[in-house]
Amino acid sequence: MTTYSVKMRASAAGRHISGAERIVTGGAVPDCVTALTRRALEHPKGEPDEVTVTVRAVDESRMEVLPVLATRNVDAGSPAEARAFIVDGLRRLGVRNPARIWELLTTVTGLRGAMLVDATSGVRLEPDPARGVRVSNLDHASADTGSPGKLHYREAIALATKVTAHPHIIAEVCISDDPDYTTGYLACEGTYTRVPAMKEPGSPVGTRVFLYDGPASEVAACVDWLENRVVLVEGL
Ligand code: PML
Ligand code: MG
Repeated sequence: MTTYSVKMRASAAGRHISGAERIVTGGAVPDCVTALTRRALEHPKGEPDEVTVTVRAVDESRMEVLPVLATRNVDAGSPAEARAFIVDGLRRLGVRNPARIWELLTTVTGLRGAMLVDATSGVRLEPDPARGVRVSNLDHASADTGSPGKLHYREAIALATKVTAHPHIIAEVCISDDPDYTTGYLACEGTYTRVPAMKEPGSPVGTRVFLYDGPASEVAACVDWLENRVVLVEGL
């Protein structure tokens, strides 16, 4: 049976409201289209005036199956404690200026994609810095059986599993751009560490940083892999 990528994006007056994707077999496509459409129409960010759902067959010979990262939780009672944990973790991985990474995380916002940052120089490497790198073409292998409240975690760990599987990416750090969602994470060395209190509740700040440790000549291939390689995440 053919495998399909089903992608949804919704906007209102040209402003992005929500987006999501699934990778499913042919028989599951109709239900999946319904579920994603409903999600677009019921999004807390507002009612869309345009919803686009795209169904596209996937080249299965180029699909990769990856085991999900292990999950760990740390205690962080405030953004200052979260910062200390992230800065320390990045330093341990050999990131030259981890304070600069925290600064990027808490000052750059509103990107559609993520920042790709050189772990040594701290320089941003995305071809279009106004857009960032938009990781796509990934899903969990299993159907979603968790509560809707778990969606942030479920989607984020799939993304972090794909991103940190790239041989030149040593870590990902994320603060949610959802004003009411303050849990973020550090993903590296096979573990996804959830960090509460990454920001003050109500703050619209939020983005992702991928730490790149590889040759400059391979940045374009890395971006292409993140955006286009089809990945299924197994084990959650
Ligand atoms: C978690 O709950 O483990 C963190 C989820 C981060 C969600 C980021 C986003 O808003 O997409
Ligand atoms: Mg978001």
